[in-house]
Amino acid sequence: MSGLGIENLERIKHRIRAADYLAVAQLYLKDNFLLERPLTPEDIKPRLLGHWGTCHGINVAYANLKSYFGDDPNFSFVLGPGHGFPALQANLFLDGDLGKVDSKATVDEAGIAYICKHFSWPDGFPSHASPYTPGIITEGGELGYALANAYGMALGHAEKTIAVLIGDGELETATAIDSLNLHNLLSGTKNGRLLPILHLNGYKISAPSICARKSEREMNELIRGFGFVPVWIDGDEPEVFQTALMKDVESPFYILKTEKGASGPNRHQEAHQIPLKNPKTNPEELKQLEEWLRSYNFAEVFGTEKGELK
Ligand SMILES: Cc1ncc(C[n+]2csc(CCOP(=O)(O)OP(=O)(O)O)c2C)c(N)n1
Repeated sequence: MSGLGIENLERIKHRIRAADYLAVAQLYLKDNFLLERPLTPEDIKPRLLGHWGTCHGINVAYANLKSYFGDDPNFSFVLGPGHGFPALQANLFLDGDLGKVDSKATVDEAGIAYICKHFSWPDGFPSHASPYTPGIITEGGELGYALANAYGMALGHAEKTIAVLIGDGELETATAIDSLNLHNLLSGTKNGRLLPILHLNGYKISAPSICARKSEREMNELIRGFGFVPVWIDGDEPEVFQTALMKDVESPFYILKTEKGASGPNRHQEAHQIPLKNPKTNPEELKQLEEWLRSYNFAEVFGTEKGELK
């Protein structure tokens, strides 16, 4: 199902909420994963290690692209190696892709407990994408190669469409900026179609990114200079994202403008890593964390009995 119908837009919103919840739960929880009782200090991991700030934007992109392209085997999504692993892992889990390589990651209550407990956990999942992550192309966390990899995937495969989410931090690397020139070399009819999406969440780690300091006009000129047509996606409303994807544009370059930390308790630089740092020892933060988790109303968007998204 795709399109601007209310039902589809609601479905995308549900998917985003489910993935956001799972991202937060992976970062914080070692028990009580579905909040079946009030959160206690014992439910919180002793060491909080991971990154939240970019997760919501990644989930927005993932849910919208998934809705638009469905299960088209010629469509691929490439995610740059920023700090969004909890979001990536949540989506791989929800789609059953993680379960294909790890039989314990079943899309049900037990699987949720498994992925949350073992995120950033001794002998469990690392806090960043690793060779264990299904679909990984280049492991190591070095920024810069997402766009070049995406062009490589499209090379000689006219039937393919590759969407690639590039962090605004990543776009500060020489490799990523220079890869924009690949558009001039590789946008012939023999190669697949590239859909670059700049994730303009405004920050590279905790400092404003260079793209965030540019005006909309400067960004448009930069993008046009490389031969693309800038298409802005302002905010996280699926209607805006879907409308942008439906635009008939020859060489689009999407700019997804989200707030770093959106859907969480704080924004921007404070949201980069662990927004609430001491919920295990600080009762006020524990309360805030519980409110944050409950704000997604996960039970409404995840049918735990069937393991299907509603
Ligand atoms: C070449 C290189 N330089 C610096 C780093 C350190 N580093 C890791 S993530 C990151 C920020 C990434 O920001 P962005 O691309 O916007 O991704 P986000 O975390 O917002 O998803 C930096 C500077 C790196 N991994 N590789």
